Amino acid sequence: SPIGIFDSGVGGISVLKALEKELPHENFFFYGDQKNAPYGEKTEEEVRALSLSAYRFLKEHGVKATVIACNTATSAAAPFLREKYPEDIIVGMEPAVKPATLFAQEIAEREGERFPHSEEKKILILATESTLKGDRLHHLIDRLKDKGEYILLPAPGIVRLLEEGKGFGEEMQSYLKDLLKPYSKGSVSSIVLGCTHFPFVKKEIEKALGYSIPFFDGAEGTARETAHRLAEKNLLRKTGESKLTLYSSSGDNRLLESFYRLPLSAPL
Ligand code: DGN
Repeated sequence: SPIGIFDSGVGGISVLKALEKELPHENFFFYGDQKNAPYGEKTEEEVRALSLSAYRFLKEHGVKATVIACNTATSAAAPFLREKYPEDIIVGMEPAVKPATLFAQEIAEREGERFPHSEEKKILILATESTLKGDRLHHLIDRLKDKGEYILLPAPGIVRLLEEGKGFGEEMQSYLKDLLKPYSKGSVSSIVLGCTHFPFVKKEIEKALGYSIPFFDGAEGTARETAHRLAEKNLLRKTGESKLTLYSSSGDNRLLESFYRLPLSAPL
């Protein structure tokens, strides 16, 4: 049986790619809830209800584990789904704040700088409004706060433009330029991509900034966690070809398919 993955739309494809790399023999069933995208501006109750429908849909398709490939849905619905289905393997996203913090510490030490005087400690976290407001991120930051300084910046326009199929043109560039204007070179040490849509626009972000910067996202960590959880229950598939089904709730798979064909690592 396949591993189920869901997101509000194309963003989860960035996580699917990490899963395929980590688990080359598994089958995947991807559900993009594009009929209801974007999730970022919905209430927590709404996101929870949509996540539950997505989850039920995947279960009906016989998945052996589910990856919530969306930071917004993880934040709003992961504890709820785990409580409702305690026997199931449910893996969520975690914004990559910890690796970004370790990285910042490393440069600060290398430069002989001492916290809290160093700009290097500043980390820019981009996500949806609801992820940035959520307890999940705040608990994570609270645990790390004497090690780093975090700037939380909502970037809902990225999701909107990507889902409208306007991810790589003028409109995205002017949105990003405006959004990122305050962050001149040297003002932050790295950017955490706290929404699974964002890894698709790394190149556009660097272009808008006018310099290159390290990015951290949660996809690999989530893929490793999924492998670990499957191994624990002896559910790993160790041989055979991987099969993929892409399914959009909008009835039109084309955007999902075109994002699946896009490269993710796009340096300046
Ligand atoms: N891809 C999602 C996330 O990681 O938060 C949700 C984006 C959205 O639907 N606004």
